[in-house]
Formats: sequence, structure tokens, C-alpha cells
Amino acid sequence: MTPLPIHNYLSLTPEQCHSRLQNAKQQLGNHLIILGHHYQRDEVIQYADHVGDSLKLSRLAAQSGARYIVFCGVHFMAEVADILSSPQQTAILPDLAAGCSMADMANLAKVEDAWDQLSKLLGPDPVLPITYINSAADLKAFCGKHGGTVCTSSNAQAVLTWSLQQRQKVLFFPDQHLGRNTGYRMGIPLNEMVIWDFDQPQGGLTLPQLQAAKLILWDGYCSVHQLFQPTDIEHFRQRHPTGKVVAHPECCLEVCQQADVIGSTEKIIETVMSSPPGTHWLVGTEWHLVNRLARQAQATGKKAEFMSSTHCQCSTMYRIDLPHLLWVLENLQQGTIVNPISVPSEIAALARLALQRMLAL
Ligand code: CIZ
Ligand code: SF4
Repeated sequence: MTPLPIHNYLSLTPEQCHSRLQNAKQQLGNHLIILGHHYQRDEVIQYADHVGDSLKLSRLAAQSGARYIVFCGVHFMAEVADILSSPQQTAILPDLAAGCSMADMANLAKVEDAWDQLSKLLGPDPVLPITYINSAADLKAFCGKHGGTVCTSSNAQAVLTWSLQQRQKVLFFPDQHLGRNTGYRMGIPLNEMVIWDFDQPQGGLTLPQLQAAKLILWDGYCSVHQLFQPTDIEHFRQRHPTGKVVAHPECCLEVCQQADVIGSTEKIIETVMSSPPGTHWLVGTEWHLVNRLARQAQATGKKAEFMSSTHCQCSTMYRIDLPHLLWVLENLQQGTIVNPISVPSEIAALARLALQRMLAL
């Protein structure tokens, strides 16, 4: 059947979307699972069967056995859902333009080039490649092929500890901040963590710098989390001397050094929600999560405040809206799959290997 065109949906009112979404969701029943990442808008989150971080959601989708996995998140997340689910399941991303600018900062050609240069400079096998889950499937496959693995913001320390037991050095991509913040907490000196500038020959590094390095950090970052500044924390502490600060490890080192707690989206929520009534938190992560958390915290006598005076939200997460969600569901109702995310089988097999190594840790 010809797909229903997206332009029929873009001018619908929220009310029209809501009544049709409820109907579509009900009709698709347990053939469908809708996953909502913490950074999604509230109006989308209300349709999610599960809300969580990318890995937790993909595991739940695979366990559910639902035929259609609609991932309200960004592209790499739908890829992970496809890799971890069975061949009978299909992962769907409501808007294909929902990418991750940090994930796009590393690509296979540049990583292979870095790998070749490192092998020539340092000899065979001293380096293990590790990718943050925020990366394309072919980079996860690259790690699978070369003995490496994947990490999330929850398990980065366990993964790096394991990695440095396997080999002397780690090439970590794409997020320099997660790599550096984790290395710092493990006691790795800052001069043993170098930045690989992928636009420079030899990553812009000298041979002695590379020989001394334990972590070779890709020059990538999240433009949302990089907006938080140490001065945001200083101003908060002046206003609220007994307040507490929690930050995501995608924030820069200076912000994480000043935070009381550093953690993934799941850990941030758990930390705030399990704190005693009366606690006032400053939270450094995406705006939609913090806004929702602030409402939940308030209901239990706590306060959660957004870390920046700039309204920093993830613009690609924001692309998933009610019209796009309705468009994919009504297409499914008539038996048409729009926007399937399907990782080629050879890449999926190696990426799965890298993910399984992580899950076994
Ligand atoms: O893995 C995820 O879902 C991301 C991007 C962040 C986090 O800390 O959970
Ligand atoms: Fe990517 Fe940053 Fe958006 Fe997360 S918040 S999806 S890392 S751009």
C-alpha cells in the first residue's frame, strides 16, 4: 500500500493528534511498543510504554516481543533496538532527521584512519577501541571487530577499567568529556589523556604524547551538555549554600569537578528522587528531562533546578513530535512500515558482539 504522506499530518492540531493517537495505539495493541527517551517532549512521552535511557529501552523492546518498536529518540538508539531485537521485530524512528550531532562527529572513515595511524606509530595491538553508545552502528561493529566494546554513561568506568586490563591504551570515541570525566575519576592523570584531533595529521599529537597516553580521546562533544559552565554552579552555591549539584558526564571536566554527583540520565533521576524532602538540586542535563524531574521532585517536597539560564534542549530529540508519531502509527495500521531502521546483517553481527561484551561485564 502507498504510504500515507507526512504532509497530511503536519497541520493537525494537538487535539486531533491526541484522539487519533489513542485510537491507533489501541488498535495496534501488543504488536506495538513505543519507547520514549528521557530527553523527549512531554506530549510524546505520554504515549511511551517505557521511558528510559537508550540501552534500557532497547533491552525492554527486545524482551517485549512486539513486532513494531517505535523509538522516540535519535537514530543510534533505533539502531541499537534493531541490533538487540529479533529478526521478526522492526525498529522505527518517527523522523529520520532525528540524529545526534555528537554521534555524527565520528565516522568509520575517520576512525579507521586514526586506527591505521596509531598502529603505525605505536606498533600492533597496544590500543583498544571503545565507543560510547551514542555512535553509528558501523562504529560499534568496528569495536566488535577489534576486540573492543561499547559503553554507556552508566557503565563507562567499569568498561574503561576492563579495557585497560586488556591493552595499554584506549581509543575512546566520540565523546571526549565522558572519556575524560571517567578517566579523571579513575585517577588517570590529565596528561595521560590526550585529544585526537581528527582533522590533523597524527591527531595533532607528538609521538611522546601518544606513547605516554592511556586514553586517546576523540575530539567530539555534545553541544547541549557543553553549554553548562562552572559559573552556573558557583552562582547556584552562592544562592543556595546547602544545595546539591548533579551533572551528566557529557558536561565538561570543570563542571563535573564541581558537581556533588555525576551520573547518567537514570542516575540523575534516581539521585534526585531518592534524596530527603527539602533537598534543592541543580541539574546539568537536557531541559525536557529536568523540567519533568522538577515537577516529580516538587510533588515529594524536593526542588530540581535547570543548570543554565540558557534554554538548552536537544534540537534533534525535539524533532519527534505528535504528527510524526501519528504518521508512523497510522501507516502501521494500514500495514505500511515507514522509516524502518535496519542495520545490515554483517554490521549488526559485529555491533552485537561489541554490545554483548559490554553486557557481560
Ligand atoms: O544512553 C542514553 O540514553 C543517553 C544518551 C544518555 C544517558 O545518560 O542515559
Ligand atoms: Fe546527542 Fe547531545 Fe542530543 Fe544526547 S543531548 S542526543 S548526546 S546531541
